[in-house]
Amino acid sequence: MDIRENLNQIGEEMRQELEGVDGLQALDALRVKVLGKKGSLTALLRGMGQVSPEERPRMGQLINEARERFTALLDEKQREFAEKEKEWRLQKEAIDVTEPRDLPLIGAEHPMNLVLKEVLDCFTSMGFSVVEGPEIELDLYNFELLNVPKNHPARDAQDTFYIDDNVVLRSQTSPVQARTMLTQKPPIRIVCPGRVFRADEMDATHSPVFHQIEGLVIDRDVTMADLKGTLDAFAKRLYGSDIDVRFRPSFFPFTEPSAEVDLTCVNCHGKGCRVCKGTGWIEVLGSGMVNPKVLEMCGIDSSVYSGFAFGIGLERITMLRYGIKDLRLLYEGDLRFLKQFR
Ligand code: 2NM
Repeated sequence: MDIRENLNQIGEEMRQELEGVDGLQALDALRVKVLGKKGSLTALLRGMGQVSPEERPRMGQLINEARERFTALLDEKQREFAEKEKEWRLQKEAIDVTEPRDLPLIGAEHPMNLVLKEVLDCFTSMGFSVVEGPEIELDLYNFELLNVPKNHPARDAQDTFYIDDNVVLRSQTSPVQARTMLTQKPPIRIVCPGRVFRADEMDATHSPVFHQIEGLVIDRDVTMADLKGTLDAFAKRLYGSDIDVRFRPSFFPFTEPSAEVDLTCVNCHGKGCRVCKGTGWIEVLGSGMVNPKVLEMCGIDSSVYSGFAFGIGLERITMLRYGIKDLRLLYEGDLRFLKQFR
């Protein structure tokens, strides 16, 4: 058979098979079948031995031209398939960026934590350090060193949780301050935040577990003016520059003199409303000059040093800060309540 005819036949067969090729794999197989080492075109080239020397260059040229044509055809088909595959993958792997999804749950800081941070910021900026201590205390630190007498009602099991005769759940954070006075020399400037425990029934304003922030300053020449100035700064920092403090005489075993401290009503700013029962003032905390007996029992010379102390209820000041009417909202973990502080 003539080489030209052979070439035509190979070309025709290839074109036909190319029609049936359905992918890159089949295309590769066809390329091998025609152009590979054992391919039909290669076989034709091998058969050149039988061609006469005069005709050989011409035949060689024809075969090479055919090889280029076939290669071009196969390459074009290959590009087609590659393009198709790319489109298929773009479609299959496409991401719908507009599709709605579940948002991650984002928590909110508890309002008491928000207020605690502000209070601690306020006092640390005035030079106070933050000190914590045990929630289970010896009677010695919780009562005895604070000058709470043996027959005082606060010592009654009706008011205080007893672990045994000498061990209680602390009813204030002042035992932390007694411990500090016993171990540190003045000057002392500390605030003691923490959980405290009293045998109360739960209602809108009471809880057997609540939180206090107690402050203590001891130095030479500390007076009630320092106490009032410190609390005035606290009131203005937390509730606004128009809020004033007012002292009313009171009694605590650990302070002498003692004072209840009122703030300008944060609801009506002093005009008089339901929150302040028309007085323009709200009772917020207790304070006083540390009783010299307490200083002496805690190893501090009361002829050289004096000090003031105060106790703030964290729940109370949080409720005032955010207008929360029921204490129990602070403990129940209701997300509808908590989400409002994001
Ligand atoms: C209050 C009111 C008045 C107080 C006293 C002391 C200490 F340790 F110095 F004796 N710490 N805290 C104190 C004084 C606490 O809470 C309403």
